[in-house]
Amino acid sequence: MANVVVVGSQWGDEGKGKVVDWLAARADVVVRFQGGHNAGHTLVVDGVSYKLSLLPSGVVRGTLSIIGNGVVINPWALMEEIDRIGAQGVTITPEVLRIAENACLILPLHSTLDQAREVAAGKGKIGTTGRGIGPAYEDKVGRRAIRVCDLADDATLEMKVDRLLAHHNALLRGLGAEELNGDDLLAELRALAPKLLPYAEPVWLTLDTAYRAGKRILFEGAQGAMLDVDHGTYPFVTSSNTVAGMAAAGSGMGPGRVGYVLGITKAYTTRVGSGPFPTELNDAVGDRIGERGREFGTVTGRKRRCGWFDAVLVRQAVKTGGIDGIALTKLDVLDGMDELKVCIGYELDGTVIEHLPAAVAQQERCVPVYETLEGWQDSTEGARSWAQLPATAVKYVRRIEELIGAPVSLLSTSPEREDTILVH
Ligand code: 2SA
Ligand code: MG
Repeated sequence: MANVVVVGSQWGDEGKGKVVDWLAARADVVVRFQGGHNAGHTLVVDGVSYKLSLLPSGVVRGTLSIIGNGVVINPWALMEEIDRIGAQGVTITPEVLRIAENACLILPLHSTLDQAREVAAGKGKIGTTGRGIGPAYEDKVGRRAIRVCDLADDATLEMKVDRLLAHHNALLRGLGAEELNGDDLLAELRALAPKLLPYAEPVWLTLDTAYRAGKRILFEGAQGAMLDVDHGTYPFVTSSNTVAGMAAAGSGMGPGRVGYVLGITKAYTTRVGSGPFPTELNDAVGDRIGERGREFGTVTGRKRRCGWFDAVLVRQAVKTGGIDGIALTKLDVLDGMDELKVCIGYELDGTVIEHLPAAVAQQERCVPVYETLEGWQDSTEGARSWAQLPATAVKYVRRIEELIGAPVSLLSTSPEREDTILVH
């Protein structure tokens, strides 16, 4: 197996967890390269289930796991996750986990700000996970973030906390809110330093060495293409690049080393949080999909919005992310439906277009143009070969491939790892 990068091709929650787990078992190194503890999935190893949010999926099996520089790290959440997984019998040490010394930290002030903004935005809110992801990336790009390496040098840390709070306190003053105390933050960071620093290193060197030694590297993406800060439904997006291109910059490797781009794609569409969703179903069909698909968020438990498969969106994700092949998941959720609709274009102000326009106001006016396909009554759940699928289900899959311009290389028919059909 060459190196693989796994990315979501819709709005997240495509079922990356199972596929990543399957691939992680075959990898020598697993790397997270963007996002933070807004990601989340459940790994089932030897019958035990582990909920991971920030830790790369390799940790449970003792595979070298790297949190790259593109990730924003809430160090308290990280330590809690390490303790939680530890209580399940998996001890995480610097042998297994390495953290980019140049990664930026999420601080308590970031989640406070994230949540306060959402409340202030009222109906216009993004529907964030409230974890401080956006504000942390803002400070990173604003060149005032505290990075992992700053914890190793107390004088620098003090100076950087001062500079950071000068910015934030000016904003708080303007709002008439209480200002933050630098000494408290410093004390918390100082207490944290000896716990976090043993994991810190120049991970780009570790990765280079692994690559040159022919090790198989799995890049583990979080969220999905339509939540990408550039290519997604801006401003209803997360604050990082979620496309495969980020795997290189977010880990410190060249793009040629990233390898095969596998886009995880659900057989229908879901979205958590606000923002345009052309194929959304606010009816009994949407409810049925949500119930059968158990569409509730791993991190926040929120109910996901559900709708028909949108081939326009996924085709766009295939292009912007350079997706080589997709893993199609949750086909079985569509079992037992008389007919299925697939969005093949949008009607925008009287014209049919074949891509999602960038402007959110136009996205909101996009009316899906549907193609109707015959459903299937037999169960596809747990199918392990192409031959076990009803003919109309095969037709549905083939039509999706045609419409999105990428082959289905893996078909997942239940949460069980073995219920996977390798197509190519
Ligand atoms: P934030 O908190 O700033 O990143 O929120 C901004 C928008 O991004 C959405 N968002 C997500 N949507 C779906 N799934 C997410 N995480 C998955 C999970 C993990 C995964 O299971 O929870 O799929 O890898 C996720 N994270 C952020 C959020 O709803 C806002 O619309
Ligand atoms: Mg998820």
